[in-house]
Amino acid sequence: MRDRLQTAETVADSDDFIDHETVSVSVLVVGAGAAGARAAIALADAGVEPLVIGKSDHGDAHTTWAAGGINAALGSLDPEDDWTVHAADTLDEGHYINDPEAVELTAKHMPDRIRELADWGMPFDRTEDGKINQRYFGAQSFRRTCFVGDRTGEAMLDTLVAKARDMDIPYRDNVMVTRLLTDGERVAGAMGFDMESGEFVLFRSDHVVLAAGGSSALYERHSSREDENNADGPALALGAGARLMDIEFVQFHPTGMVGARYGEEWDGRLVTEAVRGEGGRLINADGERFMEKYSPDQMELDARDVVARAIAQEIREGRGTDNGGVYLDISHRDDQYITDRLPSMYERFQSLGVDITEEPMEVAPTAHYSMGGVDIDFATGETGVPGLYAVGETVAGVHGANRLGGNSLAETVAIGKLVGEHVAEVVDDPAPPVTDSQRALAQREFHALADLADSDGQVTARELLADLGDILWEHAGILRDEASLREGLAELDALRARTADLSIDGDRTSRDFEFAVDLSFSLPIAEAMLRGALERTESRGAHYRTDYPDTDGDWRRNIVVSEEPTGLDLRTRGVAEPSPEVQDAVDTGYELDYHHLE
Ligand code: MEZ
Repeated sequence: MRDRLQTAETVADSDDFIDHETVSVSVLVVGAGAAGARAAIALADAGVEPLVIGKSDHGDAHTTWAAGGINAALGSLDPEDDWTVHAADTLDEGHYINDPEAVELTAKHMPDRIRELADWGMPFDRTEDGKINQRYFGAQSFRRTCFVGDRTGEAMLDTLVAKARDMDIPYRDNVMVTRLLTDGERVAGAMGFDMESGEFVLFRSDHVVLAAGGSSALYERHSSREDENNADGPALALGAGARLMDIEFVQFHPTGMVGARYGEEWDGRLVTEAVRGEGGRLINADGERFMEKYSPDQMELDARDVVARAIAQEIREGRGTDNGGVYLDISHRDDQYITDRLPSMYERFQSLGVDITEEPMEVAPTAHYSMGGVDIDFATGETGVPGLYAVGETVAGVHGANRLGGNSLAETVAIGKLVGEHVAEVVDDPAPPVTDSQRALAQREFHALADLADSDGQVTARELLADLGDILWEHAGILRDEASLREGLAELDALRARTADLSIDGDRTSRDFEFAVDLSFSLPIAEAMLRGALERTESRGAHYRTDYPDTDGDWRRNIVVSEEPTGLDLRTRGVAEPSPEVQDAVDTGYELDYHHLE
């Protein structure tokens, strides 16, 4: 397996020059989901032409899978809501290790971002008097989640992509970045390959914005497609010298589809939180509405970590279905209401022979989101490595120990705009030239990739990724403890050793080759997850240690990870305090009253 550590000094002169395409741009945006698109729009608005690159077809990024909504304190139905309460809810459910600046910027800017999306044509659901409608979502004090049925992410990305098209922002699809170009001091572009032709590409740019998603697809059960959220964003940043933060915090969405019932291809796929926001009830195999035991006040609309743990406990204690899930039932609501508010859930289950207006769905928790990621300054997106910025799920900070549903789409547009604006201010060279040493670094990467493609061992990367998924699910899953985390690390070492025996048939357009690159991203991030979870000797939000079940005030700290010549280095850092106005909202103690739904 290729070495992930590389500096200018270690570049060997090679006789065999590998042909490649060179693309030189003022700003390279890696990732074509909502965060990348919104950053690119801000850049173009400021007169800077970025290039946006993505691994999929144009307009088909993971954003399309965020279903139930996007948060903004508009107060359409609950006029008491305002941005300070949104910030307070986000901090409270993030268990106060969020970056307060990140939270406040997101909450404060969201009402404008929603109005702007509406102006750009996003077809938000409206109230009878024409306001943007808002639904309940878990652990939020007021109805704050704006939505387009249960296709909110898709509608939002369509809107952003159409806007980017109107502005003639160049996109390039089906490119995989394998490494950032860096001389050890600053980032100068990215290297990768065209997934359709297999041709290598050197992107030369003095400003690279990473918007490449998170890491939750490393887990065996997850809610992403197989080429999404496989840790490329954080791993690329780590490899270029940036720090990661809070990597041990992985969100398990309570309601993923149960493969044993619906077919393995559906296993873990998201059943939107909007089902619970619209009144969906969770029932175990004994017919009990079990959230009454775990959270009598907030019921199914408690935070995702609480609901996911409750479902896992019901299943573990033998009250799950034969297929290993529990039931989620919305059939008590009117048929028309269900088809209006949850059209995509209705259609998907209908296609599988299940009429959700009549019968329940079977669900179980699924890895859904990475609260952890690149450690950035939120007003600028700066990572601490000159020339490298990051935004969206690739970064840590807004969500702390547990994310509120609807806050990830919010972060993409609120922070994406700010990052794009900042980068636009510092851009100087529209298309910088490639130096000899940069060319040599690129050659080294292309040689390493060509060697990787020619690996003729016995094991495929797909098998190793599946084994890695089992290790993480088993040892760094919903419940963790020291012995199991240590076992996970030992198993990860053994898996790493097996990467020496990879089998790829030389074809750089094959999925095998892409999986092998994914594996190189996954390994350091999986190690950081396991080691961070071991280091954090407390329970907080989505990180639940059965051997340390309480939250420990002394652990109100972030774990920051860097890659050093000796391996990953983990340190802790204290958390800043919120502003006085947000602290006031925290102290007021707003809370969702579930019974409003009934
Ligand atoms: O923010 C999310 O994760 C989201 C909107 C998911 C969902 O359940 O619909």
